[in-house]
Amino acid sequence: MSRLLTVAAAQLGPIHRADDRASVVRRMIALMEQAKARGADFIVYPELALTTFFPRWYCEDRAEADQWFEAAMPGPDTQPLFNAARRLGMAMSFGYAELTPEGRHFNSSILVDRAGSIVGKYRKVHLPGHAELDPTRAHQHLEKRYFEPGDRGFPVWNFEGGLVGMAICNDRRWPETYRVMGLQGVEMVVLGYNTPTVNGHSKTETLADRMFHHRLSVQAGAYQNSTWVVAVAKAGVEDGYPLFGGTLIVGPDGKIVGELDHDDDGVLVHGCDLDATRFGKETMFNFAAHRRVEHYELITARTGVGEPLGRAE
Ligand code: CDV
Repeated sequence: MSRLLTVAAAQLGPIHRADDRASVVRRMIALMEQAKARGADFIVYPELALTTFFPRWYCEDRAEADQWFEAAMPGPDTQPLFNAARRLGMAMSFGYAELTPEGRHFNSSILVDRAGSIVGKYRKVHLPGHAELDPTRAHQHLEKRYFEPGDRGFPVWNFEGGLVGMAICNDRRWPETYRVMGLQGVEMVVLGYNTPTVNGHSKTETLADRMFHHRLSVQAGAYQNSTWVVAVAKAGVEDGYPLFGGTLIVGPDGKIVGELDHDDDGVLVHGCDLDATRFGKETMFNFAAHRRVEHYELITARTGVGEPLGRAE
């Protein structure tokens, strides 16, 4: 017996500041059609899929950035994407900047079923970067200016015959992200990202270093929680600012089963057997049998590093 979920990781190439939503949605629909032709049931797009990665731009007046946010989902520009998903019978997940009716701002992603209904929403918890203009950096990363931290934790949904959760970009570097979902039995984590090819703080970190950390984080999260992870890039040079590609799918044993080798629009399709997650969950990472929560208190009691707990014997 196997439970197969054929997933398409739909990488987007650059989206420039001048590109409108309608043109991006057309590209997303073209990728969905390719994914369908290759047998996919579920397509996953990147973080902030509808616009350029705008946190690199400083707006003195915070409200100016509202041009990049969606006040409705679906809205007039995204309705064609939902229509295409329903027509093709394709479930989907994508990231976007969410402006709530109360005026709150989140970096969000959604799960949409084959009928076009939004069944889950996640709001990015680990916001990287800073809130004020920082001229010492190679480039700005103003997520802390434009978004509030997510307020919904890391839920997992019954979705397309499996247990599916979401994360967004920087979340993939934090083991807590995966473990909170692992404790809900997650079988597939889907996440999108926009990762600059250079580290704004470091002159020595290479692109190869950055790709290593990307793969390391995703592979470790998959293995340690025995889950599939689908990680999808927005890639290429946006208005002179390069983002790396490296869209990949990782199996529950932590091995990469497929990876894109370019920075353009493209799909990576893989048939994921959700039952393949059982082995790790029932053996090495049988949490009920092996976890020792009495020793994990610091994980939630402390945010930053504090005093060491070692005492003289
Ligand atoms: N969009 C992101 O969250 N990007 C971060 C960068 C700032 C390192 C990332 O973790 O890829």
